Amino acid sequence: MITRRVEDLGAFGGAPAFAEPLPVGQLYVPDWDKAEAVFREIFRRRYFTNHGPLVRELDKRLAAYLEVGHAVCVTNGTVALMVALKALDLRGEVIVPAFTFPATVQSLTWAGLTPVFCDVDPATHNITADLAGPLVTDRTTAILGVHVWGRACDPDGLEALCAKRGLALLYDAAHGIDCTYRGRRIGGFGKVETFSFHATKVFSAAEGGCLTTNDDALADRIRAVRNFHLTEGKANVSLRINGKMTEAQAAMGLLALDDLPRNVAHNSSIWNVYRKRAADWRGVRFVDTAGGERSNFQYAVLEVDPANCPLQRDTLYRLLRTENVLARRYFMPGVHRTPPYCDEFRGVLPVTDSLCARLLQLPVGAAVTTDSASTICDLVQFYLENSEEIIQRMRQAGGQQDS
Ligand code: T4K
Repeated sequence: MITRRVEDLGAFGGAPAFAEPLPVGQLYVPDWDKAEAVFREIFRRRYFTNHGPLVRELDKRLAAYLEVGHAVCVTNGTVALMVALKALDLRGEVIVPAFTFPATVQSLTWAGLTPVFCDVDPATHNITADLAGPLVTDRTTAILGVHVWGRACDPDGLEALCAKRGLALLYDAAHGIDCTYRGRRIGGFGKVETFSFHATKVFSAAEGGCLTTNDDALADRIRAVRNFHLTEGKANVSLRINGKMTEAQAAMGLLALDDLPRNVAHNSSIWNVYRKRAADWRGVRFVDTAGGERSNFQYAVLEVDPANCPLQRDTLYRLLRTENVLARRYFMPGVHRTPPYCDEFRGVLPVTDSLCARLLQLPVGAAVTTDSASTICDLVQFYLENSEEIIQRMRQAGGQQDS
């Protein structure tokens, strides 16, 4: 437990609790000797991209790991979405959450599709068949679900809805590697799922992504769209792109796959520190992103109830940042409130708006230890126990508590 006084907090000129910034994100670094060996081989071969041996190996190993027919690696998670939409040859409207990273929705716009925003369930933060059903019209062509925080997005309900209404179902599984639904790994749901291997993700290729499907014909189309000319993928598709993963990315990915169980176990220990300590915080709920399933524990999410917590979410966020704890407020402000969508959007998404105002993500990942997680918890507890004095000092310093 910290023994500091309020005036010693980073916010009031004291030294930050952490000398180095602690970000939200895995930021995995592979073993140096192993990385050197694999990069020496790339340089020896002088084969850097265009479906090289490491990309092909990663495709194969990911398909086996995710227990799915095909895994097709690409440049990043955003390109994975764009390739998926073109490979499915979708037109018209697609139902999608606004409570997601902008890339989910922007990929629809890039593919010439119209996003129709769906609100989310307050417990899981995901869209459901009950919420999406009333939005289906004769212009709807697909539903793009997102497994937010790695928690599966109503696969049974959405599968049934899409089958009944003749819609394609695809998933943005950017957060979902190593997570399950009813014991089945994310990767095999819907027609196609897309993953992100960004440096901040638990499985990192620095940048990277992949598409997974059990449909052989769709996999051929995906491989065709991924490559801008005809050397790979003979399927007849309307538009292609350069979505190729490089050998350097695949090398990182293969090392990350070997280390994935260890990284998940590490995240789990940190996540559990937060979970246990948050149980004592007034007006703060630790969101159970695992939901009783296997999880990668990549996101530690707090929900701050403005009516019961002595400090506002944004005040906690700012206080933590002055201690070098780079907490995040995903997915504020909600994609419906950002260009190019905000001018046209006329609906209401009360749960999305509420989550955007209440959620706070704490650091998890390779740079975080259980000791640093405990110190972060000490800080939050200290803030809550000394909230009145903190608010008073902030007012004196000319700032108000954030609304
Ligand atoms: N769908 C969903 C649901 C997604 O969440 C995402 C991406 C996508 C699709 C698209 O996938 P990609 O095209 O990105 O593969 C981060 C990531 O950039 C983004 O990949 C991720 N979702 C999102 C949830 O988080 P930012 O802009 O909030 O964080 P960023 O990149 O600024 O980094 C976070 C912290 O990590 C910062 O404090 C800086 C630090 N950092 C970051 C990098 C990249 C480092 O210290 N070292 C680094 O190399 O988006």
